[in-house]
Amino acid sequence: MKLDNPLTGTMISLDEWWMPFTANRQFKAAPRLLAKAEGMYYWTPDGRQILDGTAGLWCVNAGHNRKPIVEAVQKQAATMDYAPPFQLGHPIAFEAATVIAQLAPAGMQRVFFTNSGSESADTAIKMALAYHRAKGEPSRRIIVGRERGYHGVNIGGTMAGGIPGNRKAFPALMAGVDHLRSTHDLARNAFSRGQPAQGAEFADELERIVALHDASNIAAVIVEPMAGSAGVLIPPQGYLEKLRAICDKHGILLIFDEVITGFGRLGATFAAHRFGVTPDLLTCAKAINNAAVPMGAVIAKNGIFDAIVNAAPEGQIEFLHGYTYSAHPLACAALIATQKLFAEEQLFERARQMAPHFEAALHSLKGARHVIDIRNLGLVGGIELEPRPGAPGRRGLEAHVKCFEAGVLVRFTADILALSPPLIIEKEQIERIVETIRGVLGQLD
Ligand code: PXG
Repeated sequence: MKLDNPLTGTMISLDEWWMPFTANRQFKAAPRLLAKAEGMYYWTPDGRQILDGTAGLWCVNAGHNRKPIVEAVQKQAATMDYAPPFQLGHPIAFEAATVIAQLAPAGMQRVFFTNSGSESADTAIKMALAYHRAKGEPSRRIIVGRERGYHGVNIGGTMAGGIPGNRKAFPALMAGVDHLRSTHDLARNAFSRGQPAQGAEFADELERIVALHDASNIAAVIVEPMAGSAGVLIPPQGYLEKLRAICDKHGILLIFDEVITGFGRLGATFAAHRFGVTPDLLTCAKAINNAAVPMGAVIAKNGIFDAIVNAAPEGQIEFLHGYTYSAHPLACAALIATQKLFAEEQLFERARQMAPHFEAALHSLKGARHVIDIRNLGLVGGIELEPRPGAPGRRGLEAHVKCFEAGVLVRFTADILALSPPLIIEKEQIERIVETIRGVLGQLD
């Protein structure tokens, strides 16, 4: 299929780009394109304004095309485009790591740079295995994930993830993992505001898994403190605390995947701060540099770094892992400018202050057509729709498309709509998103 690109006046072909996580045939028959962005908005190539209810893909927390970030990237590109990070360093990379270390929970001041959330998950899993090996416990190899967990699409994250469709084509990768049950519990917790009251005991399942495999074979538990991709699943009160305690009891590392929750989304720097639970390894990406340049990171407890590094003979590379683009200068420049902007505009605090208004607006959709649950925390919201009989996922897709046509971007996972706006969102824009959804739901079969 060919399409006129009004921005350039040229024809573009849609055939060649094999699009990620996209129904390629359906999309190319009716494409939805974005061509420009600023602040809270995108514009389509034909100039239609779209209110961004999702911060891109949960990543543009400061809003789009913010000047200080744009300028920092431009300046860095003109100064030094690229520098190798293996056995060489560049000052801006150290500066970027220090910025992140200062934001991280106490005792977690070692930062390894990657280029995505997927790479961060795989890096953290490798660190967990390397740590136990360094401590003389190489049999600790099992990784425990959770049903409906999402840790990206590289091998470790695919294994540890718990979304069946993402896993089923790759059975050979699935050795050495087990999974906790999802904490989603509509029967007890539907329409909870903030953390649901019921379900801390879901964490006790870890004891069952430990009894089954023996602690001496388990390396780490990896969970999203709040599961985003699989439909905004907020941790029940007391659940993460329990997971932490059981991991401690058995010498198992706890990995928080904070790719979505990091950098203000829940009204605190990290979910670890918000929930008062400190993991051993913390993965992040996305808003680390406002998604201006691909980047991710793993933040490690100092003791994990020390154990791995000190186990290797002096002069040898201690951790045989890294990427050509780890700490890419453009990504680091964007990171430093982004974190400065977050601090200057106090956006994490802003998210916390806006959260009650966001919650009230979202929960006003209770009673709207098809809605069977609404959940929220910080500036994240999930609206679960009853699946259409015989066609699960259709309602979610149709709601997404109709909202887009009405000028509002919302995400959907099966029949769950997800909202995660930039943290600069204004009250009227929250109103507009909610009213657009209300109108669209009214029209849906
Ligand atoms: N972990 C978590 C918790 C994520 O949410 C990743 C890892 C992978 O990150 P990369 O950068 O490799 O994509 C993610 C990504 C959605 C959606 O629809 C969510 C993500 C990506 C794309 C879509 O909710 N999260």
